[in-house]
Formats: sequence, structure tokens, C-alpha cells
Amino acid sequence: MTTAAQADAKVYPPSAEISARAHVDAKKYGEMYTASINDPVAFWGEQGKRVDWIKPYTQVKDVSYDLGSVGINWYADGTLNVSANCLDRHLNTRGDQTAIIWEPDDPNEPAQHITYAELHRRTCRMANILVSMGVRKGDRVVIYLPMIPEAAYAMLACARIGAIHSIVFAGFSPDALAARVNGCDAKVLITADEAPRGGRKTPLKSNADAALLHCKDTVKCLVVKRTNGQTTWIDGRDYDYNEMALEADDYCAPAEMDAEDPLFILYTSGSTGQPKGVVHTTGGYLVYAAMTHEITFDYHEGDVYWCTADVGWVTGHSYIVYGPLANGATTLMFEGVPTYPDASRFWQVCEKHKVNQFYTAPTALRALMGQGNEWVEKCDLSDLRTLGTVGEPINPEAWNWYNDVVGGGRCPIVDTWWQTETGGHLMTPLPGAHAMKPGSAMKPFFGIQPVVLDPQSGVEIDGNGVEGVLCIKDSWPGQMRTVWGDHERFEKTYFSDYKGYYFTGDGCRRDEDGDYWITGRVDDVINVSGHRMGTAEVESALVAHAAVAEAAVVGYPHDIKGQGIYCYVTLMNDREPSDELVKELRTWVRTEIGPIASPDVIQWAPGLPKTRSGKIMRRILRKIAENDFGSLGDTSTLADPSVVDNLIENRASK
Ligand code: 6R9
Repeated sequence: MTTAAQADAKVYPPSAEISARAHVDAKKYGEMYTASINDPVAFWGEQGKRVDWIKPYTQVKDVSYDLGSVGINWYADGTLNVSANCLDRHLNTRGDQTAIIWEPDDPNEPAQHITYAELHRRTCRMANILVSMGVRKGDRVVIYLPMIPEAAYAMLACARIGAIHSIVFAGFSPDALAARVNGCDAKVLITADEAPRGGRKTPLKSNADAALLHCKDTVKCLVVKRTNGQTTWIDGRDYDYNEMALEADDYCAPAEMDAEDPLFILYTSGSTGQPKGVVHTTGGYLVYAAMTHEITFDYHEGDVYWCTADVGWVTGHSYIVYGPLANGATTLMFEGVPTYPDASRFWQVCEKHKVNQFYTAPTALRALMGQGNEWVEKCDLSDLRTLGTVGEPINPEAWNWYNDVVGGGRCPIVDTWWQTETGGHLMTPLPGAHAMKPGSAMKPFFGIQPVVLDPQSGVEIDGNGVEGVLCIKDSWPGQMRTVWGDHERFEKTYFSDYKGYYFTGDGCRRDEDGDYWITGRVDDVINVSGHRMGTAEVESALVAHAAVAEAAVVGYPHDIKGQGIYCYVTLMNDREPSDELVKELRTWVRTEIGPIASPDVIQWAPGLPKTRSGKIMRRILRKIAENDFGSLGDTSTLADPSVVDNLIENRASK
């Protein structure tokens, strides 16, 4: 796998035809971008009108990045309801239009087409069920569901009554789920009996049962019957969604919410400690999600749009549910995986539902690319217009394959760089406005001012052909507002290392043309198949095992996953290394965190390279994991340099 930086940067200018029909062409981008920077209040004041307000705002922006008093407010005196914006306001004009196309895991099960009118009814019923279970404005609801329409109903139902949802990806373990339920003190956990995926079933309800053993007795559990698989049932705690939905009223009035009331919490990994609860609020988030969805994908009325992410990640929040539905789009929700029943599934679904915009992760493309072109070529992909990627840097091989084989050379690829924290796209080429370079996120979105800083001095590096740490000057409406329950951690993580900027945690290069290339994380966060993981999380899972004395975890290049998880493990004195123990530790980490954290390599380490003050030298461990022994740098400052020789000698041959 070559990295983008190693490839000769071929440039693909936008075609005249695409520019002509696009919402934004090069000229308009230039004008709008300049306006957004010169007068953000006027610009965002105008864009705020994309959504319907109950009480219109008079204030647009009130932001401080000053340590000790970081505060981010957009449209603060306006009131609105997100679910009314995604549903009610469309009923007159597109009540009978499909809002959600649901494609089940099993291609033989029929797809569902849910109209805006039906989605409205379903959401209202779910909202009334939650109210009947005691959920009130400001309460937290954890959602642990498969990719089924009920996940969208649940999100919108929470938004409707002003409850704050926190979605936990269905691949997380009971322990991780319990931590998130407790972390936000949730009143209700919504789950399903089982989650079908790739022909297998994850027992979500029994995971939820296991999690709830570690939560307050008062947490209630609302269960969607997806497969009708066997589950245990606790009367008084467990509620049957399917039965209650038959009885529930079809209308629930939307609550009037302040623009800065929280809409959702989403836990994400950082470089230290436990995952943090990223908080997004109501008004600014919706404006930003709607605007980026329309402009980045060049979405037009009547298009069928498909984002393959899971609603458990931020991409699913902004670009399956909130952005598309606020725009009155038809959004496709897929329960399955790219390779089931075979490697042609994505393309079959595109053909079946005549998908116009397709948005996926590089890891999926790399996996499919390896299966050969015939899986793509046998499908009719002539309706595709815009292709997108997200989650990690895309290597040029995968980009070229996406462009040539999937897009037939006629579809612009939007390589969207953004984060859970940013709510929506911060950098991406726009289909009708910008040239594309394989692997480059190219240009900032409106209102976004990227800066490249010297990592040591924190000084802005001007000019082109430069590299450093990526920060963002000033705010945008979709920005996270705080860490749930820990505003100090919010300030410390994002605003303390480089004063006056939002620190992204990513490194970046601005090339000779002024285009941006994300070079990867500069902290101890790794990106495994587009999923963010703190190496510290995997380490603390490992050391929780009785056999493990110490562990250090780093990322290393992996052909399909982008990065794999490489673990150095020091055993307790009385334990011997064995293949069984490797298996046991893998299973252990999967149970502690979830299958996405499963270690790829475990190397026994009699000792770890440490400085004299006891700090693990991760730089060296990364090099060894990468099989790059020539550039270990200075090891003389280590407390015991000989441990490095041992690690190199025994580097796992995987
Ligand atoms: C949306 C999402 C964020 C981190 C981010 C960066 C990496 C995301 C990228 C990309 C290169 C892209 N990342 N998109 N790197 N090119 N187009 O993925 O959010 O899960 O919070 O991850 O992912 O390192 O900092 P999240």
C-alpha cells in the first residue's frame, strides 16, 4: 500500500458538465468562501435559514476559545425542533416520498420504503412510548440497535421530546455498553433481540442484559423484536416495543428546544483514558449537517443517497439521518456488510435502488478491490453521480479503483475529512468546484480556516509546501460544545496545547498548490478500519487480565484495515507465553471492548523500552511494529537499551 504522499499527484479537474449542474462551482466557492471568512455572522445568519425555527434567532455567534472560559454558542436565542425539521416540515410537499429505503442483511428479505408520512407516524409512536416510560426533556436515552429503521425512529423520537440520545455501536461489548449507560446516567436503553449482520446474529438483548447488571436498577429497557430470537425477559424492566407501537398514538407534539440544548452525546476515543462523550447541540449542528450534505455530495431534489456507515458512528448521525432528512432526501439504510452474500452486495444495492450518491470508507473499498472487478462490472451503476469516502486517508490504489471501476471515470470523489467532534465535513473537494488529487482532502468547507502549526512552537506556518499539526481557527456551527459532564477535559483536550485554536489531533500537509493532505493522527489514537481507537483503551483492557503485567499498544500499517492493532505484552512472572494465551488475550479484549478492538498481533515482551523516568518510548515500538529497524533513532536515553534488541529479534513474523 503506498501512501498518498508517495504517489505522483495526478490532478483531476471537475468536468464542465458537472460544474454546470452543481450547486457550487469554482467561482461560487471562491465568493462564498471569502464571504464566510470575512463576515461569518452575516454568512451563517443567512445559512441558518435552511432550517425552520419556532422562534427565529437574532444572535448568530458567540464563541470564546480562551482557556478557562471556552464557550461555543450559535443561534443561541433561537428555538426549534430537529425532528420537526426532518419530518413535519416535509409533510405537505413530500409526505408520500420515500424518506428511508431500508435494505436488510438478507437480500431475499424485501426492502422497505418508508415515506415521510410513515416516518413521522413511527417517530411519534416511538416518542409517545418513551414518554410513557417516563422520559422527559433533557433525559438521556442510550440506543444499542442494529441498522434497522427503528434506529432512526429512536433518534428522531428523542429529538422530538427533547431527550438526549447516545448511540452505542452494536459491535461494542456489554462492558463498553454499561460504561456508556452509566456515563450519561441514561433512563432508558433501547435495544433489539438480535442484530443480523453478514448472515450471523449478534445477541444484542443478552449483551444488554449483561450490561444492565452493572447499571442502576431504575434503567428501563425497550426491546425491538428484529428476529424474534429467544431472549430472557424481566417484567417491569423490559418493554416490548412492537406491542407498544400498536397501541401508541400517531401524534406527539415536538418540544420547543433552545438552539444550544444538547441533541446527542456520542462517545469517541481519545489519546488518554476512557472514551469521552462528545456533545452536539440542536441548532448549529442541524444547519451544518444539512448544508454539508447538500453541497458536498451535490445532492439534488429526488436523488437517492446512500451512506454505508453505521448509525453508531458520527457519520451515521450526520449523513444517514439528520443531514439527509433535514434536506427532504431519500436516504438508504443498509443492515448488512459489503461482502454478504458476496463481494457484489454494495453494487447490487446501488443498482437495485438506483443510488445517485454513494458514501463509504476506504477500508471497505480496499477489501472489495481485492476481490476483483467482476463483482462491480456485472452491476449497472449508471445512476451513480457522486462518490464519497470518510474515516481515514485513502491510498491512491483504492482511490483509482473507486474512480475507474466503480465510478467509470465519470463521478467526482469527495474525500471528506472531519471528526466526531466537528459534526460535519471540514475539508473536502466539492464535486463541481474543485480538482481532485487522489488522497487529498483538498479544500476547506465554508467558514473553516485550517492552519498548519509547528508542533513544538505552536506558531502558524505560512505559505505552501509545508507540514505540521492541523488546527482550526475560529468556530463553525457544527462544532462540539463540551465533553459530557467534563467541560475541563473539553478545554484541555482541544484548546490547551495550541492557544486560540481548535486542535484536531491530526497532522497535515499543505502542498505547493495550497491543497490539504491529512497525514494521520499525531496522538495515540489509531484508526482501524475507519474506527477510532485509543491505544490506551486496549492497553487497559490487556492489563486487566490476570496474566498481564504490562502492555503497550501501537498501530502498524495493515493492507485492508489501514492500521492494525499491535500489542506488546509483558507477562506476570509466573506465566509462560503460549499460543493458547494469545487466543485468550484476543478473546479477552473483544469481551472488554468489542470485536473492533481485537488485537492483530501480540508480541511477548520481556521488557518495554522506557526512559529513565519510566515513560514508554512508543516511537520505538511503532518502528519495530512497522518492521522498520533502521531508523529507531537514539536509544541511548533508555533505561535498558537491550530490551530493544530483544524486541527486534522476536518481532512477531506476522
Ligand atoms: C468522521 C470520522 C476522525 C479521525 C480524524 C482523522 C481520520 C477521517 C478522514 C480522515 C484522512 C479523511 N479521518 N476522515 N483522515 N482523510 N477523509 O471519521 O470521525 O471517527 O471521529 O474519526 O479520522 O484522523 O481525526 P471519527
